[in-house]
Amino acid sequence: MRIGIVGATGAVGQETIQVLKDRRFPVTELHLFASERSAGKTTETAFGPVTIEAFSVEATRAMDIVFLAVSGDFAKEFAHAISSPGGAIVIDNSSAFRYDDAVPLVVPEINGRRALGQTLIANPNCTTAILLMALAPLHAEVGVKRAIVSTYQAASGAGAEGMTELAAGAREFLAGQPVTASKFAHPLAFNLIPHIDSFQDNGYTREEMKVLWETRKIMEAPEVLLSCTAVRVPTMRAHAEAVTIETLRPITPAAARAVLAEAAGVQVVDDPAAKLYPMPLTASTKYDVEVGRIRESLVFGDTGLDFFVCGDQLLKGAALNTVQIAEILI
Ligand code: 11C
Repeated sequence: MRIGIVGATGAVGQETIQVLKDRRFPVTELHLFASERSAGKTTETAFGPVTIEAFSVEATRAMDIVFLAVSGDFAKEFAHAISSPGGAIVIDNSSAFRYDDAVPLVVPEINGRRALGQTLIANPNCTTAILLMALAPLHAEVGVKRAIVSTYQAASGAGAEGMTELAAGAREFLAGQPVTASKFAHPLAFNLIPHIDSFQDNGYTREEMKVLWETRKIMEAPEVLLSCTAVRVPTMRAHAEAVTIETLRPITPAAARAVLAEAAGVQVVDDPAAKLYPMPLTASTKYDVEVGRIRESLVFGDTGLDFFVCGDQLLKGAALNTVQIAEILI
C-alpha cells in the first residue's frame, strides 16, 4: 500500500509511522507530508530515511491510504478533495467530521464494521477512545444508563509542543524560576488545569462535550447520559479517567472484570492488595488500555460501578486506532 501521513513531523504523525512498522502494515511506499518549512528535510524513520514532501492534494490523492494528523481546519479544507472518487482513503485524526452523519467515527474493537467501504473515516478524540474501550463492553453486557467521567489528561494531548512545555516547566520549577506557559492556559508542571479546549455556552469545555457526542455516536446509544470534567495533569503521554456508571441491569465487580478480561484491547489491572491498578507510567507505550479499581458504586448499588481507565493517548488515543482502522480496510 502507498501510505501518506500528513502532519508527519507532529507527535501523532511520528507514532503512526512506528505503529505501521510494529504492526507490519504492508507499506510499499511511505510519503510524509508536512508544511513548506519542513519540506525537503530528510528524516530517519522505522522504514529508513524519508524526505519530507510539501503537502498537495494531487500528491496525496496518489496514495492508497492517507492519515491526516493535522488540525480540524486543515482537514475540513482538504479531506474531501483527497478522498473524492479516484483519490485515496482518508483516516482523519481531527474533530472535523466526527459529528457528520455521513462520516463513520470508528473504534475498531467497537464498531469497526462502520469503516468498511468508506473513503473518509474519522478517528475519535483520545479521551473518548480510551474511555470506550471499557465502557462499550459493559454497555453491551448490561446497558449503561448514565456515566460521570473525570479525566486526568497528559501533556501529549497538546502534541509534541505540550510535552516539551511540560518538561521545560518542570526544570524551571525545580530551578526556582518562573514557569512559562504558551501551549497551556497556565503552567502545567506541578499543577492541574481544568480547562481543555474552549469553553461552551453551557459551561462545559468542548473536550468535555466531545466525550458525550462521540460516545453516543460510536456506541450507537443516543439515550446515554454522560457528563465529563476534563483536567490536564502533568503526566507525559497517557490519559487516565475515573468513571462512575449507572447500569440498566445489575452487575457485580467480578462480572465486570470477566467482561473486560474478554474485551479486545483491554487489560484488566485490578489487584489493589498487590498495588496493581491502571497508571500512566504502566499504560504508556502500551497498545492495551488498562482498567482497574473496579468496585460497586456507593451511590447506585448493584446497578452501578466505579472504575479507573488509563491508556496511551498517542497510541489507542490516536495513532494505533487509525492504523487499526486501516487494517480493517485492507
Ligand atoms: C487533549 N483530547 O488531550 C485532546 C487532544 O479532538 O482530537 C485531541 C483533540 C481531538 O488535549
